[in-house]
Amino acid sequence: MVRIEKGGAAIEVVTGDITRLALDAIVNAANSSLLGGGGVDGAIHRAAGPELLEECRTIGGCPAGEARITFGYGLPAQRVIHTVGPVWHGGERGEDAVLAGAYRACFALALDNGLRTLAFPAISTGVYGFPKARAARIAAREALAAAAGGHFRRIVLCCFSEADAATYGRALEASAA
Ligand code: AR6
Repeated sequence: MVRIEKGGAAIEVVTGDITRLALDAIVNAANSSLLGGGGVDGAIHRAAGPELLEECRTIGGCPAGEARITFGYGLPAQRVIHTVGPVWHGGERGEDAVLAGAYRACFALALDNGLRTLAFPAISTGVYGFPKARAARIAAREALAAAAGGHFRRIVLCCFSEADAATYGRALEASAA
């Protein structure tokens, strides 16, 4: 596990199932319908229960690079921040900026809602095909920038495999150096 201190926050890279984390909020890597899907989105909806989908239906979707907040229902996390990462099309279609925007939108919602501990999955690196090392550099940079604001206590980059955690851990150490 890599752990960096910044702005009074611990930024950590962990391996595990994000649905198990008892934090103020977990982030969902959703699609723009916000009506569920596979991957981490499916896992979060299964663990939260059907009330999450009911609340998501009232939101009316979310464009890529933005975020929306709901309650956590059956999850140990209080809230879910749903964001939509970019689909990878080769890197020349603004994918980096949209991914950075997704992280920033999540931090902004957390700040607005007084949430100080939150976890992110490796947004866009599954079905959406974003190269992992490149996504990890963006995640690390945005986490460090958010931590520097002084509001957060714990920012977790929650990877689903040891290999992904190694990639995100290296990116965090390199960005913090
Ligand atoms: N905890 C943490 N990480 C997880 C979990 C989990 N329980 N399950 C999967 N991952 P993906 P995307 C990791 O495909 O690329 C959905 O269908 C996974 O190993 O979930 O942003 C949505 O509805 C990978 O590293 O999200 C969208 O249609 C990371 O989460 C689309 O997929 C992200 O993979 C979004 O694609």
